[in-house]
This record gives sequence, structure tokens and C-alpha cells, in this order.
Amino acid sequence: DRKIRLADYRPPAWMIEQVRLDFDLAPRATRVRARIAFRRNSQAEGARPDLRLDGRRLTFVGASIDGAPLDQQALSFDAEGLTVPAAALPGDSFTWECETEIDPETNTELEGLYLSRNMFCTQCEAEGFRKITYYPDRPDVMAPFTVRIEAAAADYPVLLSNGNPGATGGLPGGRHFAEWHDPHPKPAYLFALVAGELVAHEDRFTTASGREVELRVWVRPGDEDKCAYAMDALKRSMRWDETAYGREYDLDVFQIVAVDDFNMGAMENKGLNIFNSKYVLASPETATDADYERIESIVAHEYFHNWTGNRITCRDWFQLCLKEGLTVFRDQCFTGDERSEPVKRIDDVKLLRARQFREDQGPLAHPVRPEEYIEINNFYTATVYEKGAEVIRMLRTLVGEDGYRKALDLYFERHDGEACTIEQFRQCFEDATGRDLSDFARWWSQAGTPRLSMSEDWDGGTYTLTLRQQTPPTPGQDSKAPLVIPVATGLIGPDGAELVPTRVLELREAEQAFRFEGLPARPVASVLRGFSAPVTLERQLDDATRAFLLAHDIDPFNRWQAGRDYAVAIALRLIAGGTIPNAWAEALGRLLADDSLDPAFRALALELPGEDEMAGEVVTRGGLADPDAIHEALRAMRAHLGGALGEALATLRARMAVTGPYSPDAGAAGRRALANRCLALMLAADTPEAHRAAEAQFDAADNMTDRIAALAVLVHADAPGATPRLDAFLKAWEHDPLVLDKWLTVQATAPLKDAAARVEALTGHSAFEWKNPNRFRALIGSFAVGNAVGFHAADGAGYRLVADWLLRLDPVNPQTTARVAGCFETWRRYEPGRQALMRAELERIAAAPALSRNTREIVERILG
Ligand code: B3K
Ligand code: ZN
Repeated sequence: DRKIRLADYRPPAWMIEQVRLDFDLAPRATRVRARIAFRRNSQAEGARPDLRLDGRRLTFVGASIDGAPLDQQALSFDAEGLTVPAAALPGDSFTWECETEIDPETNTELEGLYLSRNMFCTQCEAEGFRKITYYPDRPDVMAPFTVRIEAAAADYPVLLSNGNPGATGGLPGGRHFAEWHDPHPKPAYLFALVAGELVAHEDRFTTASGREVELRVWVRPGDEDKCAYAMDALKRSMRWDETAYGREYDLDVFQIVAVDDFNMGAMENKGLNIFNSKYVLASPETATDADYERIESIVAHEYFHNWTGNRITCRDWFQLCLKEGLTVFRDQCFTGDERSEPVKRIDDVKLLRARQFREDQGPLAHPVRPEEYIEINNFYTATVYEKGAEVIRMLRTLVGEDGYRKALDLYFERHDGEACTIEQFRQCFEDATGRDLSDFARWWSQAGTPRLSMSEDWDGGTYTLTLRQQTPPTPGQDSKAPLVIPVATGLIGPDGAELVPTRVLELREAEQAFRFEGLPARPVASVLRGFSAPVTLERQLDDATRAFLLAHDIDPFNRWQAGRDYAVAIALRLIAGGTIPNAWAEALGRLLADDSLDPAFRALALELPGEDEMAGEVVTRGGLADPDAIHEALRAMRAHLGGALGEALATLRARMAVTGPYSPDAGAAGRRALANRCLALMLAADTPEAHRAAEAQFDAADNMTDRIAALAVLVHADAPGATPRLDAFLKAWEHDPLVLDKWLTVQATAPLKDAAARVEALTGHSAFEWKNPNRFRALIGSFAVGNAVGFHAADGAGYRLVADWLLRLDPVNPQTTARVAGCFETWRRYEPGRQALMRAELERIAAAPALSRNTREIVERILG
């Protein structure tokens, strides 16, 4: 398979002025007529170039140029598209017309035009449009689109595409049509079409300048009552983008469609976002607090793309972080503003470490802006998205809030309607703030997580903090240069009061010392406040200092971090044969009882590190991970807390009970999170009272958050109360696949010795429709990344099960297969026995004869 390189980028030879598409929809044979006005790119010089169009799995029907039919012999076809030789082109501008036929029904890859339960829908990012018609399918070719859709009226009463609505009407033979016009030039990856039996939840929004926008959330009949939260989130997002960035919406309608078969979360198609139904539909009985929050943030994310991604898009796919990193950062800030900023920050850092640090530590490590790829769909990664967002956050920290807003204003003003690069984005920051950011730019090109170490010096009144940075080698990048790292630091006095408020230290060299003078007493430093840079901070601290920071740091992130470090240190001690100090539970007990602290924050502080995170900690310290030892250490720690804090947990849980009707707001969600964390720790102590409490909570719950939390603790403990409740749950929700996903996941993540066999049995259950990506991820995906005991079973049964299913899914859906295959990326972290078993499964996958390009690239890179 061919490698695509950033260095090989060439501007397009032909640009497009206008596109008109005519769809005649039928499941097995959809006709697509494209009429495209081409104009030679004035930037490209020399003789008139050939016209190269991308196209995959299209049946060519016919083509003409300026109305004159083309002889098929005049075109040269290959597996990736067609070429019209320059000699056949009449001049520097002409109209290309082409008719193709496609087969949506057999399109199981869910890319291009496909069917999801009788609904036509599209997914074109990154390169799916070429499966619809011949086209220069690259983001730097932007054009206004007019679309006409024709279909059987009874089967497909609703016909949607991008932009504003145009003519509609009936046609002979029970058919009808609808036209749509999108005046904003866009790349083909933002094209969307939906047709089917849908109902709309409607609302309106008036923009800051007075434009009236009709809002619609389209779902299947029966789901209308589950759209209110997504709609509310949409309106709040629209307002937020006006207030925080001065950005208004720019069409007469904004529509969201929920589809059941979708490879990822959602897609920002211009004016017609298409969503995985999991991230639209919610009711108190079917969705958890976490689901509500996720819906809110994904609705916001896709909406924010309208400016960061759609109006200003990427020049080429190497620039993906230009739209993704920035848009993730924007949605993170939105959630922080709508809910709790510190809690959101902690959640985001947890995710960054669990996914991005893990990626950076292994064979799939790559820069935020990669320089080569085989399959672009494999680069929608935690590094591009989450680390990409961290880079924007650091920029804001370095130039300040005002500088940041000025730079973004300039970016929108200068590049609206264009396809851009990271360099152009950075130039806006330099021009708006006068800062030289050339060293900072390394964050986009250098892969790997920098390690920060520190030493301290106290000399009667002067405190010196020496910081050192070093980034370990990653595939293809052996030596690393120092980065510009903003290290937000505060100093705390021995009495717990803030001695020196937060100051951003700019670490630019491999080693640098920072002095603080005139201090009355030796301080305790709070370093990397708010997680001001995506680095690992190596710091030797004693338990007492950790407990001190946990009790006194005014920076909520570092307060949480102190507790996390404390727990990691104890887990490492246990793995090495040590014991749990009583001071740990005492420190957590004090925090727990502190009602001045947000319950959501306390819930986070009571959570122990995950098994995967611990494996990373072991490897960072030069060891190899033993999954059994890690699991046993964490189990013992939970049991210890459950025992030591038993009374306090039960009391707090009762105090956190939420009264009144369910509401997904952050306050109520935080109380439920804390109550359920208490319940989990109570169950870890395995008392009859704890079992009764969990059973009663499940039986009486009026919302999914409390119900599934109770079910999870029972199932994960293999408690006698689990089986009847699993059965009851199944019976109650048989008809709702999204709820059944939870039923599958709760079982798939149970840390039990025979987990692989249990999951294997579940693959035979009718709830497991394996070709649906949500079902596959709910069972196989969550087992692979959410069940360390099962996946890493010493006999290899977990690895084998996952590999078997990846091999089965690959011919059907390469994108989802390749994504789930990432679960093997950590294989070199483990002790030799596990390494050999994981490697054997990877080699078995790699040896499969017709493996997809997607999965082959991932598996071969993982093997190294
Ligand atoms: N831009 C899409 C992701 C497309 C993934 C293509 N394999 C969703 C998002 O980031 O908003
Ligand atoms: Zn995005």
C-alpha cells in the first residue's frame, strides 16, 4: 500500500466553481448525475494538466464535457479513479457531466452512501465522497453545491441535504423530489444526504445579528421524545460561539440526523450534521448522566466545526489537527463553562492520559501533525484530537486570553472560505500578538510525551525550582529537541496558605532554573497547575507532602493530582510487596467529609487509577507490567478503603441522595456520581449491607445512571443479586438497542476469571448484532479496553477472542476493525508471557489473506 507524504503536497490542478448533483435513490442501484464546472487553478503554471478524478467502486454510465459526450476510450480508468487527458479538455474552464451507479445496500463499510435500517445516509470524511461520484476528493477543492434528490415517496418521505431548502414536489409513479442549495463553498467531505422515514423535533434560534434559524433534530418515529436535550445543547452551543468567539450561524436551517449505524460519534456536514444515534437520543430512563454530558459536548463540537473546519477547512489531511484540535479545545471550554471547569479539566486529562499518553508510549506514536500515512482514517487519533487540543490550550496560556481572542479573530478574518495549514494558523498568532512561535511549533511536529523532572533548592528566603525536560524516542524520531512548555506553578506555605500565586514558568531549554525570592518559609510547590502542558511530571514526594497537597492546594486539578499520585505510589508499593498505610484512607476520609468541595470533584478524588494507567506507570519506571499483580493491588486498595471508610461512605451516600424528578444538570449528576462512587467502595468491602444497598438501588431507580451503576457493581462482583437483575434489565429493554449496549458492556467489563468465556457466550445472544459498530464496540471493544482481567487472561483466551472478532469484522467494516485493533498497541508493556501471546494474535491477524488496508496498517505498525 502506498504511503502518502506531506512533503509531496501539490496544489490542485483544477478548481471547481459549482457542483450540481442529482440523486435517483434506490437501495441496490442509485443513479448519481454530477455536473461540475471546472476552472484551471491559476496558481499552477505550465501546460494544461490532465483532469484527474477520484472514484472507488463506481459503475460508470456516461460522461460529457460541455455537453459533448465523451467516448469511454478517451478516459483512462483505474481502481482509484479516472483521468481525462489534457487533449480531451476544451480549455481552461469547462463543465464536466457524469453519471454513475452505486449500490448503497451492500455498502457495509458505512462510508459513502449507505443504508442504515432503510434510511439512506452518507459519511464522506475523509475520502468517502469518491464512492458517490468521480470528483477531486481533497479538502482544498471547495465549491457551492446544489443537490436534487428523487426517491419513492412512501419509503423515503424525508429528503435532506446540506444548506437551505429549495423546491420540493411530487412526481409520477409515487416518487417525489427535494432540492437543497448550499451557498458556502465546501470540500466534498462535508457533503451529506439523508432520505428515509424521519420525524423532526423542531425549534428556532435567532442569531446575534437577527438571523432566524430553523433547528431540526431528525429521528425515527418513536424517538421524538428523546431529542430535547440535544436540541437544548445545540441552542446553548450557538449562543456560546457568539459570546466566546463572535461567530454566528450562516444558513436558514441547521439540522441534525440520528442514524443507528455509524463508525464514530458524529459528523459536521455543513448545515446537516449526521450523528450516531447514541449521541442524540436521551431520556432519564435510557441515558446516564455521562451520556447526557457526552451528547452536549458532541453536539457542541460538531456545531463549532461550522467555523473551525467548515468555513475554514484543512488544506490536506495532514492538517487534520487544524480543525480537530481547535474544535476539541473549543468544546472543552464550552463544557467547562456550562458545567464545572475544574471537573471538566480533570476528566479531559484522565482521557488524555488513558488514550493519548498510551498511544505516545507505544508503536502507534505520531506527531499531532503526522507527516505520512497509508490510510487517513487511521489518523483520527487521540494524538490529533486530544493532544491537538492541548497544543491550542498551551498557546492560549502563553499569549493570554486577549491575545488568543485577537489571534482567532484574525484567523477568521484572514482565512474565511479557505483551506489552511498549521503554519497559517500559527502566523495569525504571531501577527496578532507579536510573539515568535517558531520553537513552540515543535509541538505539532515532534511526537512523544515529554518527561519533566524537577529538583528544589531552599536557601534562607530563596526557593529555586529546577526543571528538566526530555522526550523519549518514538517510531521514526530518534532524537528530540526541547519544547516550549508552560509550567503553571504556585507556592504554598507550611500552614497551607498560598505564598506565591500561580505563575506560568516558560521552560524552553533542556534544563532551566526558576528563582522565587523573599519567602518567609520553605514552600511546597504546586507544579503544572491545571495540567498546563501535556507532559508527565516526575516528582519524588513523601506521603505526608502528598496528603498536604491533597488537603491544601487551591488548584483543584493539582489537588486531585496529589490524590492520584498518592494512590499510584501505594499501588506500586503493593505490587512490590508492601502494605497500605492507614494515613491514605484518613486523608481521603477528610476530603470526603469536606462539604465545601463539589461532590463531582470528590467523586473523582475517590476514584483509583485504572489498570491500564497503572501498566503505563510501571513501564515509565522501567518495569514490565504484570496484569495480575496490578489487578490485585487495586482490588486490595478498594477493599481497604471500603473497610476503613465504611460508615462514612454509607452516610455520605445517603446525604447525596437526589430528590425530585431526574435532571441531568451538573449539580445533580455530581451528587449521583459521588453516591455511586461510595456504593462501589462499599461493595468492595463485600458486606451484606452493601449488597442490599446495591440491590435496592437497582430495584428502585427512576433513572439509568443509578440503575446501571448498581447493576455494574453487582455484576462486577459476581454477586448473587446480579443474575436476576441482568435478566430483568434485558426484559425491560429488549426493544432498545442503545440500552442493550449498556447491558452488553456491563457484562463485558466484569473483571472475572472466565470473562472471555462469558463474552464469547454473549456473542451468540440476539442483542449482539455484530455488524452494527455500536454493538461491536459495546461488547468486543469494551472487553478489549475495559476489562484488563479478561483481556489479559494468562491463557490468552481474551486476546484470541478479540482477534477472532477483528478478523470477522474486517471484510465487513475495516474502519471500525482498525480502530478496535488499537487495543493491542500496548503489547510491549507486558511481561514476556503476555507479550508472546499478544504478538501471536497480531501476527495471526497480519497473516490474513485479504486484510483491509486500514487494519493492515494498524497491525503492522503495532508489530513494528
Ligand atoms: N470529523 C468527524 C470525524 C470523521 C472521521 C472519519 N473517519 C467527526 C468530528 O471530529 O467532529
Ligand atoms: Zn471534530
